[in-house]
Amino acid sequence: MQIDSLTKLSKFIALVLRHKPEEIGLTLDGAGWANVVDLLSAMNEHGTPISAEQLRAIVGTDEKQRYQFSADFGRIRASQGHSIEIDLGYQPLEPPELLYHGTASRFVSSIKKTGLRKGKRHHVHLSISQGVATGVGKRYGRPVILTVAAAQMCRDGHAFYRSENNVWLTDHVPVQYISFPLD
Ligand code: HQG
Repeated sequence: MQIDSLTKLSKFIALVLRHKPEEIGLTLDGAGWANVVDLLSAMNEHGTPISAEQLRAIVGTDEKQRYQFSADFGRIRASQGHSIEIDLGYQPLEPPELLYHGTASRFVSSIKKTGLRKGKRHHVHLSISQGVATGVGKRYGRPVILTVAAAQMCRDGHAFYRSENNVWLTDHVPVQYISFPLD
């Protein structure tokens, strides 16, 4: 199988595990887990055939470690990024002093008015490195890196969570905690 096909399969799995399990008749449990055998057969039945080996390759090689298997490899879930109502069960955690959010330049004026909003996802997503944030921001246009005073936010009572794949999550970032470039 070509890398391109694996990438396409990976994107489809992200859609299924984060947003639309019903697209292939799959059910996730309350923490976002799908039974691996059910996922494979649902994908095969819905015209997106995938083998167990290909699924393992996707999970193992994903550059952002987007997916995780349960300890017994019987279940799989996305580590973050969901729009459907599930509870990943992450516990509140003290964040580093600064975190970064990559966005596109066209969103900056709106962010200056309302802070960072989670939109359709469960949380605002923050990165530990400016490099990762740049990649995230590039998806929507010219990237702009915002710096978030995360530890101060936490001290002020805002809860932070860290996903299995090291993405920091919080409900909303009020504008006073954000430094904009060229400010
Ligand atoms: C922007 C990827 C206007 C926000 C990444 C972003 C991440 C506002 C866009 C994960 C705003 C939402 C999530 C406001 C925020 N006004 N625009 N007040 N507040 N925005 O995709 O954080 O590759 O839902 O800056 O790595 O970009 O899918 O969120 O540009 O971890 O695994 O609204 O998705 O992971 O876009 O990305 P998204 P995001 P994967």
